[in-house]
Amino acid sequence: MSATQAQAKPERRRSREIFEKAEKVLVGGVNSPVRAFRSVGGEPLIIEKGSGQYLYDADGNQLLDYVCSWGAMLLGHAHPAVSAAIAEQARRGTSFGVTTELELQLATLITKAIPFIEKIRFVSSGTEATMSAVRLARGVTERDLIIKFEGCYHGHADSFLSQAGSGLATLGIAECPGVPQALAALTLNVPYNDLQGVEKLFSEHKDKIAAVIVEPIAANMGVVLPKEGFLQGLRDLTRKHGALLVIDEVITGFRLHDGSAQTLLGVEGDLTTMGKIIGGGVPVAAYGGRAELMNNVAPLGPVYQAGTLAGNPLAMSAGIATLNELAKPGVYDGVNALAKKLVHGLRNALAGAGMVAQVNSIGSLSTIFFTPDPVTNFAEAKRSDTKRYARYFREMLNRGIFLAPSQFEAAFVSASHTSADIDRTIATAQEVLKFIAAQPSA
Ligand code: KE4
Repeated sequence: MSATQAQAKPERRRSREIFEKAEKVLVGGVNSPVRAFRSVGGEPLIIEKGSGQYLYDADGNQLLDYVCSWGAMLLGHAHPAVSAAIAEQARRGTSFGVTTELELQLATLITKAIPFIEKIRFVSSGTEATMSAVRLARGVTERDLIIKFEGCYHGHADSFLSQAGSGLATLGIAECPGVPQALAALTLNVPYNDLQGVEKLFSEHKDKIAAVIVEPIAANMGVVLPKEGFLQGLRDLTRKHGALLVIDEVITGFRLHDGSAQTLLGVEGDLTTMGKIIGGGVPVAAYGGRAELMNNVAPLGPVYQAGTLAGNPLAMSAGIATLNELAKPGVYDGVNALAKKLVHGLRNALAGAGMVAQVNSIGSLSTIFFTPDPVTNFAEAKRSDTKRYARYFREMLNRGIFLAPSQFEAAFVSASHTSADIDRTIATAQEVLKFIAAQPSA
């Protein structure tokens, strides 16, 4: 392809027909807003199946997948061990509403990998996990205020929807209608990496702050890394002021290594939330921490939280199979090495196209920001050329490479990706970036 012509879009007639029908019964044709591709343009995908590192749409087009169900599919799609575990459990029953040994098995795998989590409670979504952890923090401290960070996303519970990342950033929804002002006022926002801002809020609100909730590596404004001392500073401030530190590892839990990002980053929160990977693509999430804190949750304590399908055996079997596969030697080294090669290649491709951009990355998480300046918080992320990102997304998709359909998300590498996939991605990015560089910005 020369620098003057765009790649022809693959035929997606059947996908389009399905989506048009879906729009009649599903809001926006989707069950989660970011799937509507509103910020990147083009037609939303209709996927028929996944296998390893690939997705296949309803027209049979193969896509090399860097969304990986927003990080859940670290092993890749339809991993044989996970599919077998689900099939086996399905034959034994999917949900009993009574405890099974599988819940103990998955809880044991997680608490052995993350020893500072002494007790855990399974729920069915990351939103439930963070919502419950904040309720527990408020219950234990008998305080109402929480601090979160602009551009971080902790799910769609009312307390988290101001200045949030992910789909709200994608759609430009700074304050969500439907959240009572009285409740919204209990959430205080600070720029990510702004430790002084947190200190100021603690001095202004003294003993009224129940918790600080933070993504240890932000991945919902695009990937933004914690500055040196930021997380430890939060740990010191919350301890000093009697507030709890809630570390939201729904994305980072078991993403970077066989455990929590906290272990790698040298900080331990009071409560940790997880999701995505621990369910292997089936709805599982969790919150956990020291027993002295978790024992305040019903039925042991008065902080109430419940769930019909929480810890259901089908989901537990998928989570167990996933973590067992991830614990095998070399899996994380392999994924992280491929991701490092990808990031290195993308940086070279940008330079080769004469483009100045930021590639923020850690482990198998990365985001390209088309901006000459470092991106260390949400305001800086929003200054990047999101129209150029949208063009990059569409041109890569036209060539069979599926990246996050939003500037404010991450690209994920899975254990199914191969070195040849990375080479192909880099070569395609070189071609696309040179093509885009020749276009007026947008
Ligand atoms: P869920 O309720 O979507 O399972 O998890 C909420 C959540 C909590 N915490 C973090 C750090 C998260 O990233 C998420 C959800 N992530 C987004 C993608 N960045 C989910 C994708 C979507 O909304 O469709």
